[in-house]
Order: sequence, then C-alpha cells, then structure tokens
Amino acid sequence: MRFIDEARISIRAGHGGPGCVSFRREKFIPRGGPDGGDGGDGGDVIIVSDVQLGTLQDFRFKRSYAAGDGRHGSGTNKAGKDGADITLRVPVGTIIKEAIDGSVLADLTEDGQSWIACTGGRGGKGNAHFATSTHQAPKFAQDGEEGTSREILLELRLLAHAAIIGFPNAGKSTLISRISAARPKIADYPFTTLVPNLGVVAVPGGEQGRSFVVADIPGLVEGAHRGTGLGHKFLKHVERTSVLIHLVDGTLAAQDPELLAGRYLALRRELGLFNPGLLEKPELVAITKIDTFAKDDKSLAKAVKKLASAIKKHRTQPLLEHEPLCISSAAGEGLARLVGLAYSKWIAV
Ligand SMILES: Nc1nc2c(ncn2[C@@H]2O[C@H](COP(=O)(O)OP(=O)(O)O)[C@@H](O)[C@H]2O)c(=O)[nH]1
Ligand SMILES: [Mg+2]
Repeated sequence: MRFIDEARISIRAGHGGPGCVSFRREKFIPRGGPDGGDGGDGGDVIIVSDVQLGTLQDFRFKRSYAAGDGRHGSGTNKAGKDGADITLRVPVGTIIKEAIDGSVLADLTEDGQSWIACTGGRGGKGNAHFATSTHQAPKFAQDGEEGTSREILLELRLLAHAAIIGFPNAGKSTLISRISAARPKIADYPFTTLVPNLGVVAVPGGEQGRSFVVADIPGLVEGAHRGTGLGHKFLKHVERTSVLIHLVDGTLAAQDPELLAGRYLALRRELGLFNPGLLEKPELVAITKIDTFAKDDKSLAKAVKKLASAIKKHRTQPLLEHEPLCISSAAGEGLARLVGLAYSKWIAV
C-alpha cells in the first residue's frame, strides 16, 4: 500500500539590504570621500532531506516560511549583515514540485541532500563603490534585490509504518481517529469495497518531526487468508510494515475473560496461514475499551493475565513486554504510551 503524504507551502527568500550613501566627515578632512557600505544579502530558503523524518506532518501546522532580509549598509564602509538562511527539513524521498504547474523541481532521494528553493536577493552596493576619478562624490547607492518567492508542493510516497490489526469491532477505526490528525491520500491502491484507513500520528512529547503512518487493516475475519472478507487484500501490505498493533476487544471479558486470549490466538492463526513470516513481526498487543470496566471489576485483570500467558507461549520472538497494554480510545487512556512504544522501539530505528 503506497500513500502520498503532501503539503503545500509558500516560501520567500530574504530581500537584499540597500546600500548606503555616506561621506566621511572628520574634523580635519573637509571633504571626505564616499564611505557608504553595501547592504547585506538576503537569506536563502534551503530544503534538506533527513532520514530521521517519516512524514510531512510539520508542514501542516506551518505553511509559510521566509528567510531573513539583509540589513542596510552603513557609513564608514560597514556592510549590512546578511539575512539568515532558513533550512526546511523533509523526509528522504520527498519530491518538490512547482505548485502552479506541478513540474518537478527537485527529488531528494538521499539523506542530507539539499536544494536551494529560493535564493536571497543580493545586497545593494553602497556609494563607496561608485566613486571614480571624474565622479568623486556619488550621492546614490543601489537598492537591494528582491528575494524570490514561490509556492511549492512537497510530496512523499511512503509505506505505513504500523498496521493496526484485530477482528471487526475491536476498536481499530476509533483508535486511528484518536491518535492521528491528518490523513494521507492513498496512491496506487486498486479499489475494493474496503479502503484502508490511514493516519499520520504525531508522537506525543516528541521533538518536531517525530511522526509515523498507521494503517487500519479492515476486514480481518476468520478465513481471511483464504479470501473471506477481503482481509487478504490488506494482509499483503501488512508484510511491509515495521510493527503490528494488535487490538483485542476488551468488552468480551464481560462474557468470559478467557475469550480475549482466544481471539488473540485466532487472529494470529489467520496471519500465520496467510504468511508465517507475519508472526515474526514485532507486535504490541492492546486490550481496548477499558473504560467499560467498573473500578471493582476483576475480569480485566483476569483477561490481562490470560492474554499475557497466551502471548508468552505463542510468540517465538521476545516481545517488548508480555503484558498487553490496556487502552481506551473513548477516554484517551494508554494511547500516548502505545504510540510512544511503537515509535521508539520499532519505527525510529
Ligand atoms: N466504550 C468504548 N467503545 C469503543 C472504544 N473504542 C471503540 N469503541 C466502540 O466499539 C465499536 C467498534 O469500534 P470500531 O473502531 O468501529 O472497530 P473496528 O471494527 O475494529 O474498526 C464502535 O461502536 C465504537 O464506538 C472505547 O475505547 N470505548
Ligand atoms: Mg473499522
């Protein structure tokens, strides 16, 4: 499953500072020569690719960027300060396009590649530059050049980093709606009646740029590996994610706390029948809807225990922890921890 994460931003380079008109004035030099300094150059807007970044999330919050303007030149031949460049960091694989016609301007395919998107205006020359033997006291200086500005599109093709799996009603769609803000577009996905639900997740408490893409894998039912319920169309894509977030419906514990372990193993069976390799993938297991348990209800603790031992017995690879997480999308409980673990253990590596 390939997705397109995209952002449209406007950028402007800094203007050049004007040159200065000035003449030396000293006590014993009656007619000082011109000494107006040059204006500083405007800053550039530079785009750099960075492997640490996973999505274009940051560009949804801030859409316009301007580099610093050059400062005025001044007397005694002092040049104005150059405007500061600004560097925008984008994930590796970002294609930069002209917004007006969609033409490709740059394609940043390797870490640390940089491209000057807008060049700062040159600073104007001060009048000291224009003095000649016949024109010793020029009373003019140059203006700074304008910095260029443009609208660009950033486009990133990416795979989902994490797959949310679980039987229908486990709470997958609700979870994705709670932990993600933006929705990437689906690129070259053949249309079925079911469309995977995608989201860009910003890692809470993280630095800027810490984000990843989750895909809600719908339609997983028993028999999915044989093609029942369309789940198999999505299973193919689960193979390419870094981590599975396996949800088990917590409300089943009201019937019988042992049911949760049974559901967990049944879904794992489907995964294994489709491709045994899927069973080796790192997996976070979470019991959902814990807001539905009363404080004194012991069935949740029982369900956790049974599920933990089922995970321990079943997994060939060590999990981060055998204890399943307990979450509530409705109450927002346990979500930051789930997202933080998924990111720090398996995605940001
Ligand atoms: N009380 C409660 N209900 C939830 C929670 N998460 C999901 N649900 C409900 O469970 C049902 C199934 O959720 P949904 O996200 O559609 O499950 P999916 O089939 O796995 O995508 C819906 O009625 C949700 O409102 C939760 O945290 N608490
Ligand atoms: Mg759903």
